[in-house]
Amino acid sequence: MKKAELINLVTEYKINPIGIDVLKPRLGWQLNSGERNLMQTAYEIRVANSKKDLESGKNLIWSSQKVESDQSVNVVYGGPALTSMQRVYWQVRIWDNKNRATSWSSPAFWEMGILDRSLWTASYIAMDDITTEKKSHPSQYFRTEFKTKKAIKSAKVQVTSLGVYELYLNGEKVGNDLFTPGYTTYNKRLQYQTYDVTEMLQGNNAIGAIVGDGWYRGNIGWKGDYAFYGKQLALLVQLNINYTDGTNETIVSNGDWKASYGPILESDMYNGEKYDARLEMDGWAQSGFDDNKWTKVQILDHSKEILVAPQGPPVKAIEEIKPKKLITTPKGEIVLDLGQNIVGWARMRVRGNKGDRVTLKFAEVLDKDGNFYTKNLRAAEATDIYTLKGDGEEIFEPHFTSHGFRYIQVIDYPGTLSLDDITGIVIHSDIAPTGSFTTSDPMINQLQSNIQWGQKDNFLDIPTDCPQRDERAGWTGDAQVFSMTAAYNFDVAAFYIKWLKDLALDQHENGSVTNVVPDILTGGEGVSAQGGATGWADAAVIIPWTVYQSYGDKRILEEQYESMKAWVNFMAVKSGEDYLWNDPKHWHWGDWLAYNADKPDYNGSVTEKDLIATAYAYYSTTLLAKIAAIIGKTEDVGKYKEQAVNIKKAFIQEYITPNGRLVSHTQTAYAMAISFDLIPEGLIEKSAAYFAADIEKFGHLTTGFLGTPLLCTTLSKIGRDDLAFMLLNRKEFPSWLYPITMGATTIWERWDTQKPDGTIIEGMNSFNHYSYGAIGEWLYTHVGGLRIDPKNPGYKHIIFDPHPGGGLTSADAEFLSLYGKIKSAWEIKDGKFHYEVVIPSNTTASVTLPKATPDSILINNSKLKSDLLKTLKQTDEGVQLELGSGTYQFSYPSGKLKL
Ligand code: RAM
Repeated sequence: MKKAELINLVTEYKINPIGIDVLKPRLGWQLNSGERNLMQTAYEIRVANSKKDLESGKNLIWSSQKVESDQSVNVVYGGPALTSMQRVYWQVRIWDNKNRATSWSSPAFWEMGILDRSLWTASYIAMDDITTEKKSHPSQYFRTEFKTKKAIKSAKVQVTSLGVYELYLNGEKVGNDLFTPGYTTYNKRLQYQTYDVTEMLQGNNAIGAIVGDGWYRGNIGWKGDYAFYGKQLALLVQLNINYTDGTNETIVSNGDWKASYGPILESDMYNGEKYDARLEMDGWAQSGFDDNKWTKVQILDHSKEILVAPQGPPVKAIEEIKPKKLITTPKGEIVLDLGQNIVGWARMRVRGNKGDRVTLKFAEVLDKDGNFYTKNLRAAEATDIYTLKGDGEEIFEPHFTSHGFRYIQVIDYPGTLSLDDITGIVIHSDIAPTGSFTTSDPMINQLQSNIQWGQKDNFLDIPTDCPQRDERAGWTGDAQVFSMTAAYNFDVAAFYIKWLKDLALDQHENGSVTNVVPDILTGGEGVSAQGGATGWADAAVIIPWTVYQSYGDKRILEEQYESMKAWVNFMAVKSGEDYLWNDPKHWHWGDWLAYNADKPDYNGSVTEKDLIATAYAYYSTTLLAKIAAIIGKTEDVGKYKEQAVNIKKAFIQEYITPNGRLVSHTQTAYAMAISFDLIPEGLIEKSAAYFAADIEKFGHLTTGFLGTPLLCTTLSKIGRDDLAFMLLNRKEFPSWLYPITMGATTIWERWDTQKPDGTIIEGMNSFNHYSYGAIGEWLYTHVGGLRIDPKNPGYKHIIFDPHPGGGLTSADAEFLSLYGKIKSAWEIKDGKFHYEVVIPSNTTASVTLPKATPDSILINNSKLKSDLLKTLKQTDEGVQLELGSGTYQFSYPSGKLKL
């Protein structure tokens, strides 16, 4: 057995972050050891200004002293307040339940950003270029030069823009983040990035930056709006250089900088980029460039009070995909097929004459005749146009646009196009993969792949509904229903922490939560402008709860508490004295895009929206009461508990007959009422029977955005795994596997986005919407059996409870928790149920061995020993054991399992 060591030291979910502005950052570590039953019993953290001080234990800024505690995640820094740009080093050691201490961990560090606003001495600089019409403008280039005369110890640059920027130092791009400064509700919060550029400086230096329209003033929303946040782009740069002699210098963006247009003629999030390589300005971001023809910049008066350091992960280019096929369509279009619906762009290699123009168009699908299909992109042109400069091999990648696509149409390519000339660049928020789920069924594995791709493709700094058409908005409902699945697949803690801040800031004074965040709809026309929609606005409560459940993060509950409360209070006001939210004038999306057997061209739901609204009001109110208790808002606990009791009473009276039938007799209504715990005790069996009977009657699901995520979990809850698996395994429309029979590589917006004959529904119809991918939660938790214990969140105590069935012979769910890897993998082989669980150090688990009997169980090929036997409980489900950390292999005869 290797010696236990402390690894993966994180600060605010990141390894060695710089430029953060969380004043009391939270620290975490993993105890890496394969040892059984290993728990931390105490820890000691120390923090110093230098590595040397840290390791000698001298001049410490803070020592936690030995704290008797098993907490190893989200431990709050308790030392003195830190100052702007202060870097501190930290390490930790722990004591375990076997009376051993580890040695000190390797040092980690974090570095603060600008905390004192008076340190922002840079000015926003801009070109004289104001958007007055609905049109993309050329991207802007900024530059300055400076000399350094002394030896440099360290240099950091802080940078942001109104628009999206790329920063260059001495000709090299600074960092590899994309679409910086990121997408926030720009009028209230503007992120700046900090980069360590120590190695990039030389004697004669030049800083350059390109700024494009981006979300700030580009085309946004499906109504063709431009300049939503502002009409003028700007850049803010501040470079701090520390010299070895102890002096320092700050280079800032100011009136001395020069600006110019360049080769990016148009750059639009939806429409694509027009790039003319003939206009390239060689060496523009290096010293010595002749910028005589460049214009002087203006100083723009814009708030620095709104500047914040980023908490979420940046967007990056994560993967490259080579095209699988080159197709000539029946119409004669030259099209490359990547074999996967991705988000990003195509990198093109090309040779030709000066002035040759290549057009790249992007599409998710081919139509039923095999031709390139872009109608579902609506107004998004998704077209990149590259004009060659004509000097040998040229490589093109766009700067400030992205497309959602699997197919690339190449028009007017000079010479013969080969598969090697185009590469698909996959971009998304740099969320670390944490989950995997595989089974014996390749179609279900493809479903899992589609869910994960749907997540990657739609996590582009904000959770978007779709990545391809003229929308790509942070729809709250979609984010809400998918959040738990998202938290299995990838580490999304910091991603949601960031987005929820914007949700709260955009929230209306009366507590109403907007339909999309950042909110680009309020004030516009139509129902989308209204907000406060049931199941959508509840993201305000449900997503913080998901983050708390998945990462044990209490701070998100504290920070979002006022926002949650405001939303719950809004619903209470709307519901009034009878506790029923049935205001006919209030718009809800309801069970959006549900299957409706009566109307083949459905675009609505059959579950009454009032019923859904009151059900969700109940659910969010119960969560709020729990949250109030968790964060010590004792004065609120009773109030919200009572409110919930009253809503439940009203719901029962209004929507449930004395026979347990719901007035909306739909799968969604039953799934919602049962899973939110709205059915009175004595009626559960009857309601459950109605629910099951409806599924049997149809033989398929009929649910939409709000019902679908609850469907299989609720069927399992009422003991009808058979029906849940029936729904999962169904291959005809409507089902999760039907799109896969049609070749889908991502989750569709509609159950029948594409009909069996290949026709595609016109209008609002995306091939890449993650909402229906919310089935992923059930796959991990139920089929795989890897679950959070809500009373002991963040996987501090894990529940293993696999449910084999549906003809599967194996399932393997794995999750990289903050404590380390968790595994729940079963296989039925040679008449035996083999089950492996991996429990990380410093956690414990309850394991249910389905349909096992105590004397039939072998653990690592031996009979159960007394330590485990002591914990054994026989339940209706099987045998339950309490386990500590380690790897365990169980096996027993599989005869009693219903497969
Ligand atoms: C459309 C999309 C989106 C959904 C809204 C209500 O814009 O389907 O995902 O949330 O409608």
